[in-house]
Amino acid sequence: AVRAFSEIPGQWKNSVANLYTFWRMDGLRNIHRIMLHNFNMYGPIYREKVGYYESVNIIKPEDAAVLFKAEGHYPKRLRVEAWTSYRDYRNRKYGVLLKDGEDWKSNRIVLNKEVISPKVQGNFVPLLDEVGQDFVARVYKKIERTGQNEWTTDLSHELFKYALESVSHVLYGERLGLMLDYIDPDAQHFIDCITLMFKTTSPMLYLPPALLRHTGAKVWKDHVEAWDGIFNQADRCIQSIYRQLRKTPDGDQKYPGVLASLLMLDKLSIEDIKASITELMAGGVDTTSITLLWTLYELARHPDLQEEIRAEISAARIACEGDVEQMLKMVPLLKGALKETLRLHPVAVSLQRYITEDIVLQNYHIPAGTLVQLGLYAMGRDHRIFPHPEQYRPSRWVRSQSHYFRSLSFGFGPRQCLGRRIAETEMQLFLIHMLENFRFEKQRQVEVRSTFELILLPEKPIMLTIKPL
Ligand code: HEM
Ligand code: 2DC
Repeated sequence: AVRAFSEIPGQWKNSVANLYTFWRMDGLRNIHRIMLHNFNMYGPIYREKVGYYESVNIIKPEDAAVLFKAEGHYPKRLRVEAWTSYRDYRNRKYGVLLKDGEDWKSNRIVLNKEVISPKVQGNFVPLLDEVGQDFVARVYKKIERTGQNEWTTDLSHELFKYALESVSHVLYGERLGLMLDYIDPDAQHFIDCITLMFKTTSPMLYLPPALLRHTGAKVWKDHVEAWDGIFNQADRCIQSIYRQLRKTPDGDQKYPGVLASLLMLDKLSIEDIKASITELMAGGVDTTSITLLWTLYELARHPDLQEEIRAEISAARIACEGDVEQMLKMVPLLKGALKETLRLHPVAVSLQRYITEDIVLQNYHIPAGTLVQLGLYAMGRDHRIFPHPEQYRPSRWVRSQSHYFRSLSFGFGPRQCLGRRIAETEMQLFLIHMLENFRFEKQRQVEVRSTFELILLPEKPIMLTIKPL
């Protein structure tokens, strides 16, 4: 017989005790490890209550399949109240990230066509390829300046610039010039604001929203300042494209970027377009740059694998005869490496959905309306799901085993990551250019762990040595 909802194990009955354990384990930065610990303690399903919200947590691919079948027509994930509160406070519209219901669906359908459909992929490739080439030139310059034919550095700041330059080129069809020596201080400020925005979100994740705004707490003030910086910069970029478009409505034939395409399509209001473009611009920086940093870190720790991927890239370069879009179809191991990076170092600790119908998970009855979380970080490190999970093995995604509900780093279904295609193309092209030109090494073999600042980040700087081939 199916067991009752109330029988699910976990510390959900005593949310104060749970909050206490949470603080004691330095929960804010350790959410991912706490989830792992809870799955070890309670098994593959547990209930919890942290602060003001309650959830059922699961880890198995079979359960993920059941969860996503019950997500309904308007899939809804955990609402990040700090983000919606900011918009309410400043009277700004929600974009796709924060919308729900029919409003979300109608916006998302239009955005899908311009951002994630296979049809637009080809438009992005040359834009992203150009930024990748410029990044390589920039690294050669840096190496030259050291006078030692190598460069040892924490690449994160360069990667933030690469990611912002890439996503901006796709969104606006224009370069910001971040691969140059002297960059626009506003662009640098934008990058700093995104990092601050994520950092200030996590402490507010478990506080009731009303409390947030009325306490006048420093986190809230910093958070507002961060979003203000993000919106101001995005507004400037959007305004500039909008004005150009009004002057010369149909300029040349070349692809004008996502924003101009949306404006010309005329299916969403200007305010809706602005809101979602701002989210895309803000969502496009820390996510891909950190994933690339983790990938270089793993490849530096696995020199033979690095060589194997480099060989795959060389072969693809020759076989594609200059057709870069074609080339991206010939690098399965490189794609496996990115999946493997996201398995061990996911951007999102969990995926969440409010289920729209009653379901059964691990033989427990779960009523409609429940918030169910899939522990993505914990799943990626479970030996029953991924044999030898501690090993970085991109080939596991190429041959062998089933991938059934195991490749979920970008989420699933109609509510999955809208920036997925941009992110994947941008990251693949980056690695192609970098591995064609440089070798990556790591000094000391110390393990770098993740820390939670809304997204998972390396807890300390990753130092890499870059050498020309
Ligand atoms: C949503 C992961 C890069 C924009 C999401 C979600 C995940 C995710 C897990 C939630 C999906 C779900 O609930 O099923 C990632 C990862 C990235 C990445 C791993 C890179 C390594 C990007 C980029 C952009 C972006 C580059 C923008 C260009 C968004 C947006 C949403 C989203 C707008 C909300 C979509 C909606 O609610 O309809 N992402 N993301 N992401 N992401 Fe990403
Ligand atoms: C954080 O418990 C942990 O892609 C919470 O590009 C649950 C939660 C809810 C929503 C998730 C968030 C977590 C992590 C960051 C995500 C976010 C949805 C989108 C966002 C996964 C797992 C992200 C990084 C977007 C951000 C775009 C934004 C800056 C405009």
